[in-house]
Amino acid sequence: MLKNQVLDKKLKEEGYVAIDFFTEEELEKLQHLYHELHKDMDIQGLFFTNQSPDSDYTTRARQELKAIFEPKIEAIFDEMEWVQGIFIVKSPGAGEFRNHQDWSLVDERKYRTYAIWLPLINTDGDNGTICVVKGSHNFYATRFRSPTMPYAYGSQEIDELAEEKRIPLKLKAGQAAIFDHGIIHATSTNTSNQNRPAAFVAVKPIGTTLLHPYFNKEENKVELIQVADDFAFGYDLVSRPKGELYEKMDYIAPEIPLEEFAQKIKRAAAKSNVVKKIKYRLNGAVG
Ligand SMILES: O=C(O)CCC(=O)C(=O)O
Repeated sequence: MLKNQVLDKKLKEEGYVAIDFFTEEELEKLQHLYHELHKDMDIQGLFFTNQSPDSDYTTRARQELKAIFEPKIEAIFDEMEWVQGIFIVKSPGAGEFRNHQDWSLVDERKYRTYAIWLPLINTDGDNGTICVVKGSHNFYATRFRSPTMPYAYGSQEIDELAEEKRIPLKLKAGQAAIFDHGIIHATSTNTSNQNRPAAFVAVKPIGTTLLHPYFNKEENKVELIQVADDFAFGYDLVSRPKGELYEKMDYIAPEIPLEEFAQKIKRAAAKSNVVKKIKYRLNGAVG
């Protein structure tokens, strides 16, 4: 959890909090690392460090991101630890990253994990800006999520409503959105003429087992598999990962009626009010 209890309450209730994360000096260090590592790359579309076949590059990116982020993670969180970190770069013209939830990393019946998304340039709504559906991490009982499992909110009407209701977090370089991996989120099209680099880091409660839920379609089961912390590097997004089976459970397709979903969005929005917003701001929230 976040050490600042007011911001932690916002994170638990709304599923996200945006804060000033790095000092100017720390940001410059990160920008320097980014430029050095990517100077010879011609990035087209959406680039993820973990999909690069160049192991020298991925190893360096991971190690150095860890060195830069870890002290900050220790400073702002209690009892949370680094899992992994990557760069995500969205080139000019690259389209929207559609609404989605991130993969589950642990046994979410007991624990929550968080993403730290930090742009290296200012984001303005139209250059690959992160957007979230407030409170959506809590809309339905915990479900495991991974690329082999159907996206729970994937029907056209639900997706359109989520798109309409999501809010852009116009973060400046060095600010970060910390969000529950279960929140519905997206990034906008990059209509600018420059790349939008961001660092993307995952944290989990200290000592929890890292898991990946694999959807075994033949048996209609979800297999929770214990994976290594570099599992996502080179993972092809479709295969059963190697690793010991932690638990196998029935896959139950979620039922999400549009009306109910709309109500949940409304209720989540009604929970935040001016007094709360002021309180969050006084405690360092920037969005
Ligand atoms: O940085 C981006 O454009 C996409 C980030 C994101 O939402 C994700 O990887 O889950």
